[in-house]
Amino acid sequence: MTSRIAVIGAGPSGLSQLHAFEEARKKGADVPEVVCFEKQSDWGGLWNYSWRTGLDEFGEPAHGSMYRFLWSNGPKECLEFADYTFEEHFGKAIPSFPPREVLADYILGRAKKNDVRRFIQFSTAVRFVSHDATTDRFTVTVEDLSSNETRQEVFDHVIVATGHFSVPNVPHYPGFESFPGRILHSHDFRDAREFAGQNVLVMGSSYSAEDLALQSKKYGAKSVTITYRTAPMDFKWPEGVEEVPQLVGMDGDVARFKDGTTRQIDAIVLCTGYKHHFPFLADELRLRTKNVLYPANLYKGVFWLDNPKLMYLGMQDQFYTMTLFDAEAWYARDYVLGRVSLPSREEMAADIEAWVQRESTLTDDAGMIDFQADHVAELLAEVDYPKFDLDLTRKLFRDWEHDKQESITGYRDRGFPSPCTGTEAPTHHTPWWEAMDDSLETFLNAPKQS
Ligand code: FAD
Ligand code: NA7
Repeated sequence: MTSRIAVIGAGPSGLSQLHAFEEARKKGADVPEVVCFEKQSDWGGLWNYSWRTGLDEFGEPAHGSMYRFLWSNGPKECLEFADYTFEEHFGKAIPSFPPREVLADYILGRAKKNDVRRFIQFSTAVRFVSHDATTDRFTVTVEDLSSNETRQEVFDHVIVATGHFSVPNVPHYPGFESFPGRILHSHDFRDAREFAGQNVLVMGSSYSAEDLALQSKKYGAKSVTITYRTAPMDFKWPEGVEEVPQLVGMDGDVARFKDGTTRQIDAIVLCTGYKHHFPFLADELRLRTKNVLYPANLYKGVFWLDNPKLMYLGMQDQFYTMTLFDAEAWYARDYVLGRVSLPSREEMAADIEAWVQRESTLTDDAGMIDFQADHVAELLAEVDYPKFDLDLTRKLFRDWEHDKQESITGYRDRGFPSPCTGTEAPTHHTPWWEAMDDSLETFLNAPKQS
């Protein structure tokens, strides 16, 4: 019987996996049958921008969390595919912080080049995955959302690449019930212009809070108040953006904070993170974790400890993204192809424990960047992923963190060298804080108007 592999999700992680198998096949490997199930009608995962919020056209929870005017929040050089550079895709060097449409075009460019779309069944949601100990195979129940038909298929390996920034973590604070304005989670944020002229309260102190606070101000909010629970981000915010301690509650449209201060608020954006949510996995296969750099029970960050034939991609909190997904996908592929073997359960558990323990000692971003870079390096050391300068990306990330401290509205204006080609990125024609048009056309060419 031909060996079969299910890949769940055709976002960047799932596409890395399909690409990895295809690369091996092109080099002559005997690759088993690969079937990718994607619940959306197109590929790209979060990068496939959708205006929809709430439920999608099939009545499924909308996957998209990306919004209009989103620009890369890290240097593109730190996510460059070593086997498909930005220069190859765009035919020239481009600036370091592209908007969403440009990055999506790049990510999908590699997938198109290798024609991995042929492995994907779109509008097909995975409903349940269970493992039969007798046959040592997985039964995957899927629903074709177009026809509403459910069927079961059997696989030897299952690779979960469904992402973890789609199911919002939504806290309640006293007074939310009677607040007269809009309360939304960052998952449902689509267009900052909606908040022009308003006093916006942004809750959180991580990437979404940082970006949506700036977005809102950039596109015309009257004021933005950021409320933190544990610690402030402490950037040098532009005028009209301010950080205050934790919200105590709302009295009508007045927010009360822990330091006793109050503010009138028109809209509340909860940038309070996401849940790892896998309702389609049997209990004994289900990853349960917070947003951390090394989730427990995943050997090498990939293999489910109790049953390594089940693999997860991209489940970490992410400094590295595409590079990490490629490293994990290459490693997962080589396990499936029998090119790498895994040690005993005890050794895997001890290895996971050492990484988890190390993560618990990290105190700053520099340490976290090095930690994730070490994780990527460990995976890449054993696979045939093309060489690139990973150590350079560590430095670029550190420079990026430094730049953010210097200027939170200006850090995207800097250019970095490619770890793959060495080419320095050109400076963008318009400073980010003034760039209102995020289209691919304007980014790559001259602005339509000054
Ligand atoms: P996803 O992109 O989430 O893709 C998962 C796929 O699985 C989706 O297509 C989904 O439809 C599918 N799926 C889910 N459940 C099922 C099911 N049951 N059956 C079938 N299919 C299913 N990264 C960067 O590198 N740079 C950035 O600037 C950046 N900005 C971000 C901004 C926001 C607002 C968010 C939320 C994330 C951002 N990220 C950014 C990080 C992002 O996690 C990665 O870039 C990337 O999208 C993760 O890829 P993934 O394939 O693991 O997950
Ligand atoms: P993160 O990075 O997981 O951060 C979640 C934030 O939400 C974090 O600052 C938390 O504060 C805060 N949080 C969580 N629960 C609460 C409650 N109950 N009250 C107040 N604040 C809370 O999620 P992001 O959305 O910022 O980033 C995820 C990805 O999206 C990232 O990769 C980006 O590229 C885009 P804490 O510090 O724990 O007190």
